[in-house]
Amino acid sequence: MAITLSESEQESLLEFSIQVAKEAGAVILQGSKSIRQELGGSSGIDSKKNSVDLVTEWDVKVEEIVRNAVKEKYPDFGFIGEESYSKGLRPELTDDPTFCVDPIDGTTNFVHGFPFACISIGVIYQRTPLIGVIFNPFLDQLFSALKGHGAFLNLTTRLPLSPPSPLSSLSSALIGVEWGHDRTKELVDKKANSFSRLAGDPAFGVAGGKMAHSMRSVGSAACNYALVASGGLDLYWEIGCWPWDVCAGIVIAQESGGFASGGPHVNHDGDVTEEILHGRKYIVVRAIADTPGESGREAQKRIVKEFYETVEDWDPK
Ligand code: LIP
Repeated sequence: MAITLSESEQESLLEFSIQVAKEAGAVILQGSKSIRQELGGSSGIDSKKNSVDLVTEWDVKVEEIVRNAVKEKYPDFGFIGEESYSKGLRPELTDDPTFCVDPIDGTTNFVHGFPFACISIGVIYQRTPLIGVIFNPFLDQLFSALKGHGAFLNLTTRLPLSPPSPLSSLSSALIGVEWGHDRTKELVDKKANSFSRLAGDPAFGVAGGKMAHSMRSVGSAACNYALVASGGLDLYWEIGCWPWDVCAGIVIAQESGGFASGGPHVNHDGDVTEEILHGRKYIVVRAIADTPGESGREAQKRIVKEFYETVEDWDPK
């Protein structure tokens, strides 16, 4: 029989996830010190798909810590983790609560000491993200949300950090993008063309250029979602991430009033579906103020439409 969660059980699950994220954060900090003290800084660092898809012993260690804590407290819940998934542990998603965890999102940053790396703990329930906890121990920032209860920074500050403003078009947006791990010519060209159209000046030769205010790459999908939820980024887009990179961020962004969706052919309004979660194409737009004649949600959809008319689309490998 499927497991059902009452409101108070959902709240305890959030508290548990926060507790585990804090414990994991302490280990991430310890790992970061240790990895940077080691000779050449490269011992214990491995690569998965290629030389830029990094994994460290600390990713594995942190996932173990989270998995064991979950096993002890919630033995019947599912568990999808980045590291165990890459080793072939790939449970089917059911209606039961399922943890969806990236032990260190932003591993490259973790290795380099660039302070945007975090633990990302999501809980999927009835096939849609229910809980999101992102903890960046380098900046001591804890983002958390339970569906229907708002999103918070460090437990007490509501997100977004300031009241949402309107967003007239991409030309006034600050956009989060990433280079990702796939560096084949075909994909690097598609990304570069997309970035060029987002940034370029149409009056000076960039056909279809939007001349957005600028673009940022912080190197962690979860941190990008948290930045959109805070209001610092207007939107974030990436093709090629996995559910554990985005699951927690989706809830936090949605609960801050943001609009989280998938690729250009996805058409949805409410909950993020399994198709979006597993679709490996992600877009999220910050909360936008209602204006006369256009609701905030309509504005978010307008921005998504403008965005997808500007960038290229491809299927991740
Ligand atoms: C990374 C993401 C990053 C993205 C990479 C990768 P990891 O996660 O958060 O934004 O560009 O493709 O998925 O590997 O550091 O956990």
